[in-house]
Amino acid sequence: MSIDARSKDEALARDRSNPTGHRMTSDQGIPIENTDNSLRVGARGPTLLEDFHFREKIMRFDHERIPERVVHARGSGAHGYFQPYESLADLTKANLFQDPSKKTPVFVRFSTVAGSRGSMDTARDVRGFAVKFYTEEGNWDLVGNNIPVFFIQDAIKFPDIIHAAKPEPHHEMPQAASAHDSFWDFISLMPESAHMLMWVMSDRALPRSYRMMEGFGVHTFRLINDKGVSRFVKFHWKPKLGVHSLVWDECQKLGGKDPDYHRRDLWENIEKGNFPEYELGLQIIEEKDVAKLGIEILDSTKIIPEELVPVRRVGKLVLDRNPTNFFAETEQVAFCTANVVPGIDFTDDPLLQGRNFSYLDTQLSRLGGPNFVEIPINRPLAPVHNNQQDGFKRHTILEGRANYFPNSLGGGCPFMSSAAEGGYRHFPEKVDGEKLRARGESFQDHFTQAGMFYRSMSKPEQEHIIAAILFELGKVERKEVRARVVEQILAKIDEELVTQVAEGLGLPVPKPAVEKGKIDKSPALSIEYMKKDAKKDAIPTRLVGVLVADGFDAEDLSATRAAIEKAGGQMVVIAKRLGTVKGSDGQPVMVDKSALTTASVEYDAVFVPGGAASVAVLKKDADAMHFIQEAYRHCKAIGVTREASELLDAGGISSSAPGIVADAKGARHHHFTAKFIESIAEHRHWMRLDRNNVPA
Ligand code: HDD
Repeated sequence: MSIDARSKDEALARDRSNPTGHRMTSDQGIPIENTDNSLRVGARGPTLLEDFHFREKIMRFDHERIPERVVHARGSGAHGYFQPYESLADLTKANLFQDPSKKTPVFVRFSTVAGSRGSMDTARDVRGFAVKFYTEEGNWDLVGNNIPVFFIQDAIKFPDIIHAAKPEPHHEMPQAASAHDSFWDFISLMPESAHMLMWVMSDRALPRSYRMMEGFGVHTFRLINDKGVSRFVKFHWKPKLGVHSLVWDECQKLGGKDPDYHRRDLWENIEKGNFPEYELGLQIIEEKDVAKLGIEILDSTKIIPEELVPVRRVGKLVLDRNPTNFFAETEQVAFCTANVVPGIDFTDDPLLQGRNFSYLDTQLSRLGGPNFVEIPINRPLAPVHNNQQDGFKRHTILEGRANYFPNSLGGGCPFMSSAAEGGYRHFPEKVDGEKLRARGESFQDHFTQAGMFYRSMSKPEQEHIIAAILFELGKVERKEVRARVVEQILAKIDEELVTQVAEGLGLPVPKPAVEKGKIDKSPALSIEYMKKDAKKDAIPTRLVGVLVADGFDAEDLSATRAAIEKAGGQMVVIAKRLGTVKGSDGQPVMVDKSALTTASVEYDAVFVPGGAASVAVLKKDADAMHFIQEAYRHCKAIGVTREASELLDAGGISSSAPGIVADAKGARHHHFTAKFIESIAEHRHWMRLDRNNVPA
């Protein structure tokens, strides 16, 4: 069997149905004459039970909903492919990693964790990053997150952390938010969650886009080569667009302005041909080197810093097609950590071991029985033959009478495969021990990496963590919970952190009891640090909102537009009304969005061209001024030419503040566009110390 990037698409095509050019029928294929009126006795009389079309239509509607995922209910999916850069035969026998010309189809689902299916995309939360590889040897699911650690070490605590984080059971509040008593109560009593807590309070929990975040397999897995040699591995996804985040105020506003912000961003960019790309990275650890690491590799609350074990980039994941139907694909896709192919194996990480059960089990209630693998999006491309029988909604019609093994009636089929023939053989790890409910000594270090994460952040990133904790704990009603987080958790992570949080909450500063490890800093963890290699002259897929009124400087608009588009960005012209606005040259320009329907939080940067008449109108327009001030407050690049710098003065914004690019002589003067693009490429200018003086 040979699989290429489009094989899954071709397989799905057999199940697609397109109404174009067809008559409407009932589910039984009977042509429908009228779907607007139920069958009744007389035009004003009662409806007849005999109306099979009415009954079927309503019955189908009544049962359209299925249970949402118990976690990660809100998500967005995309199709694509994975391609290795070179053969990894030395590391793994997995077929998808052997040949650099081979493209394996994938389906990816990104998600938030805590919110319901209809909740906002920009909640402070972990993001799911689940990848299903349809390989020639069957499906491999890498069910990861955008954060490389987890709250708990043992899967048996999963119901507890999720119950604590989800809306509280008595009144089902708050939606998609961890800023409430039960979450922080649990955290205050669970020191092992300290490291993950730092990540969730950091900018990592507010991605700018699914296209601009990392992904992690979290657990240590095994790679096994054809000689049976096992090595430990951590999986990483590195986004080609770099890692970027929103600011919290922006997230909260986007939750109302565009709750589908991430879903829309993913969908629209794939439609535009801006295919999101991620590189697969591997951290390989030889078995003999594990002890030297000094980090418990079976503990999912730990990372192995990149400085200790570098990340080798071995292939790329490209998302190049949107699903055809949300429910059929994105909702019904079922991932499972236990879906592995020969060459990839588990470790004894107690979180992973528990997940291997949970993901199979959860689909029984979510997708209504054991035959969920026969749903088109879940079907492997590899052929399936076994003696599994029956159950609700069985699709496959098994031929023959020998549905047991061994058999002679069926000629012994389906038969076994030796390992050499591709049969999955579990790694023969030697284990020995007593049955007990206990965790080893090596799992007891809870704070050193939490502190390492905090201390690896740049100053602005640290400030964001403090602000996030103050926001969250500020929403916690019970004072004793706030105090316990400060005294029992933060005091053990970092002195500066606990001091600032305690002061911000009006609590006494506890005596710090910081626990430090051998490695106290990992620069690779900082988003700001990652930017050091970023290009300054490219702004791929960045959105620039342009504020105009009649009389704007036409040359400035067209010169800036040309430069932004050349650098990969996109301009969106915003005016009071839809239709056109007239430039200084008398020519009309199409308005893309009316000020009524959009807001600065939907853009990465703002540009205001000069033109006395246009600027005079904008200066008196509260919405336009709010747009500029809010973008300033959110640390975005702002470009103004000629008279438009008056808007900065009117808004209380200094033209020499970081990220502000102003040119009194116009867009073609003195590298204005190059400087503006560089300012956008910076993503956010955190060092605007006066930003809190500007209203938004
Ligand atoms: Fe989980 C869904 C990621 C721990 C039990 N999980 C789910 C999804 C992602 C993750 C991305 C959404 C999949 C999709 O898009 O359909 N989960 C993780 C990561 C974890 C983790 C990275 C820690 C390293 N999960 C975890 C534990 C358990 C679960 C410890 C249970 C013991 N997760 C589930 C689940 C879900 C799920 C209940 C809900 C829907 C589903 O599985 O299919 O079984």
